[in-house]
Amino acid sequence: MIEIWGRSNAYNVQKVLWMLAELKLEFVHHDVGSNAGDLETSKFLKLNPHARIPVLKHDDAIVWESNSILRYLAACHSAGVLWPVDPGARSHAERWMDWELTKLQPDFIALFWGYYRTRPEARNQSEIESALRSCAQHMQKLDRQLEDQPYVAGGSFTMGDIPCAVCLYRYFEMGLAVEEPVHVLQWYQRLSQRSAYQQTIMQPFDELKGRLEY
Ligand SMILES: N[C@@H](CCC(=O)N[C@@H](CS)C(=O)NCC(=O)O)C(=O)O
Repeated sequence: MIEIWGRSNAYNVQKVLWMLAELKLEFVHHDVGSNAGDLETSKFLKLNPHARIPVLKHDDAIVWESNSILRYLAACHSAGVLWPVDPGARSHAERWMDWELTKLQPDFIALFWGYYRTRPEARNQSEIESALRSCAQHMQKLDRQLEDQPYVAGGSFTMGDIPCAVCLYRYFEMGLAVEEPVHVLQWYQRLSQRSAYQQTIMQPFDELKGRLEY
């Protein structure tokens, strides 16, 4: 049995929900992170000592860190498709996953929290502009990667696309004027045709507007 902990509107939880939908796996969903203190209980800290979502439990295995969960699920359930078996081929997906965690995500979160989740009167305009510039540079890098191939790791959709594309819906829809590099846009349009992306990522997020609580 698969169990997932984490509210479904959280960026890192969405990656895992998208993967589960791609794999058409059944799971039990614990909607934690929605209330103050949810992640500080001794029960939850036994699952993830860092008090963060998402967490996955699959039989006896407990996995935290969203991209590690993606690797785990893809290796268990999609070897040769979402999880390339050849280490060299797999490294193309993995390097973009690591890049997302260390580069794209911090700047996108700064932008989304600084602009969308902060009430207009409390926003720091120069921080927003700085995050916007950084995100535009990241999108240009993705654009170059996608110039000659439809997906980040090559000719087919892999686990590598999930972390890099989880932000796109909010990036394009949060109400800021952002650049739309042509290959990123084409990739986004391809992903938008996947029912798993529609069900998990292309979902209303206005409950987060002006809300910093979680
Ligand atoms: N690097 C971690 C980050 C985990 C993280 O910061 N998760 C956020 C949600 S995206 C969280 O737990 N926030 C507390 C909450 O939502 O209550 C991962 O990728 O899983």
